[in-house]
Amino acid sequence: NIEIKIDNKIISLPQGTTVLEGARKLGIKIPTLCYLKDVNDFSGCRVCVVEMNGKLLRSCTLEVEEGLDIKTNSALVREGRKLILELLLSNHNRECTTCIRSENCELQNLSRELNIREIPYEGDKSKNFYDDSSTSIVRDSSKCILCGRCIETCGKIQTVHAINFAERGFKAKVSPPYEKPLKDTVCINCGQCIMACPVGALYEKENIKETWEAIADKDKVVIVQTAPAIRVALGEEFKMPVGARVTGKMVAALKMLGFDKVFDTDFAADLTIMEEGTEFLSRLESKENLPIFTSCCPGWVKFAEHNYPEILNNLSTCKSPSEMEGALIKSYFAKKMDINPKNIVNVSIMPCIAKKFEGQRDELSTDKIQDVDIVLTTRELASMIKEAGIDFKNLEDEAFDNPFGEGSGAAAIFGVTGGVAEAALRTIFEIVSKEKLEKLEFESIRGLEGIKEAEINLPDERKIKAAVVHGLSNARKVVEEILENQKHYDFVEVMACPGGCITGGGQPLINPKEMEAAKVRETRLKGIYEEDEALIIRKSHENPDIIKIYDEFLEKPNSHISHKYLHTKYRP
Ligand code: HC0
Ligand code: SF4
Ligand code: SF4
Repeated sequence: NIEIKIDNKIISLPQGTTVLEGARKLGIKIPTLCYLKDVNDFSGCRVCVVEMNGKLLRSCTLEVEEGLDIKTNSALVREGRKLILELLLSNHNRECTTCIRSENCELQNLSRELNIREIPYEGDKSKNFYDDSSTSIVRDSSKCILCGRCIETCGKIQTVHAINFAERGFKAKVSPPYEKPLKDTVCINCGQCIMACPVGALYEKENIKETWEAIADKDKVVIVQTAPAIRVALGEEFKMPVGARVTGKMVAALKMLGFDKVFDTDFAADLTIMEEGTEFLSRLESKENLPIFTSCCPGWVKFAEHNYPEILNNLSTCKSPSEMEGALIKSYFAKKMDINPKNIVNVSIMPCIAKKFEGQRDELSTDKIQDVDIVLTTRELASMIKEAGIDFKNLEDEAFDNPFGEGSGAAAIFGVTGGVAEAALRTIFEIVSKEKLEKLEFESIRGLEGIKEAEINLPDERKIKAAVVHGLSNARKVVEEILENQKHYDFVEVMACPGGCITGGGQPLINPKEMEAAKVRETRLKGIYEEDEALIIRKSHENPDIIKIYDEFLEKPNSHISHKYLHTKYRP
């Protein structure tokens, strides 16, 4: 260990530690904008400067050395940081009142902390651009501070490399290659770049206005469904604890907003297990197109299309649960209620930005009618609830509407990495063995490890080997191991976002530094498993509404009619 002094406090640190990390250990706050532990070490913003022997040095790259004597709050440091921030702000579009990140912006917070009152310089704003070509993401360069956090997240965590730095000096910007519009790139719309952005330079394409218009239209029946991961995150937008389960309040709020029916995507998650489980068993029988890959994450589907077209036949043909539910609302439900499907507007509330892209894919329509019309994120729903002046925290719980109001515990866990595989294994085992599964929890595929495995023995001696991956760098690794015959699996669950949908690109924005400290992933994950444990029915095939819809409409899993509404095909 090496002993150094920071603000007259002595600390002993292992070699290779940076002064920034050392100061944090001592509880001394050094501001940062670009630095993101293990993701971004590009050290561009310089606001983390500290003083050593009368010189200003960046603490994020300064490694400890014997005898270092550091000052983090001297006049030189304070003035240096202020100057750096003033220069940054001189180029920045400072219309905070209308900025989507107002009150949740690291730049705004830092300006306040450093007591910046005016900007003495006039920056060059002539090179700014605005790209709203994508169905999912808006890029506003007037807000960008060139920290590079989005670039590193897209490159390192997702291995997508849709964006990078272009040009130098005053002309520097973040851009896709050849300045293409984002929609024409390999971007898979996961929105993890939005989660990494400290300011309002990246955000979701909002669909709030058209939702209000649909609700106001007397000729439209507006039906909403909510994804499994919303209910453990929405409360955070209303200052409730991280991971709090707000299912009943969420339903109450949606009814107050004026939706005609409030359904649960969890119902269709159970349906997905029936369809995908049956599809898997028939592939196991025929030994074709194995391993089966889950297809419910639209970020993953697009990643496979761009990077591994040779595995598209291995993707399950199941539509995602939200799309299945959309298709059933416009067929089974419309018929039952005698509504013209053309007058139905299906809105889905998702933790996900990629679902906005998924919603408009041709592959996810039936008889040329889109299954889902509008996708809103958790953040957009929170924004509508706030706009309507609803006192969310104090709402009385209400229940989902029928017939798509009940999901099992197996469906609830779809929202977290490992959930789809666990739900599938619960059902596959019981259907094949005709025995009761003694322990429903598949511990080896729970938790936040990037690549997880589970094995289950069927009574006829067959073994099923499942892999679970989240974060596309992990998916890339596993797909390549499979293609090179280094690994053998039968079933592979892939979620593009690290952690799964609980930390999808549409969830409440938490500054990544606080995210780690508050254990946001872990806490939302716990909330999801609690939702499962709180339910009496915890297996998809035991959900009475699922049994009913097969009786009344779908006949049996993978039937002709199921194929018409619930399945699709992604082609190279
Ligand atoms: Fe997910 Fe889903 S689990 S993708 O992450 O399968 O968005 O929460 O809604 O559709 O159910 C997202 C979450 C869903 C779908 C479900 C699946
Ligand atoms: Fe990259 Fe995902 Fe952002 Fe697209 S949405 S630029 S893939 S991080
Ligand atoms: Fe969307 Fe979930 Fe996939 Fe992320 S993991 S892209 S939130 S479906």
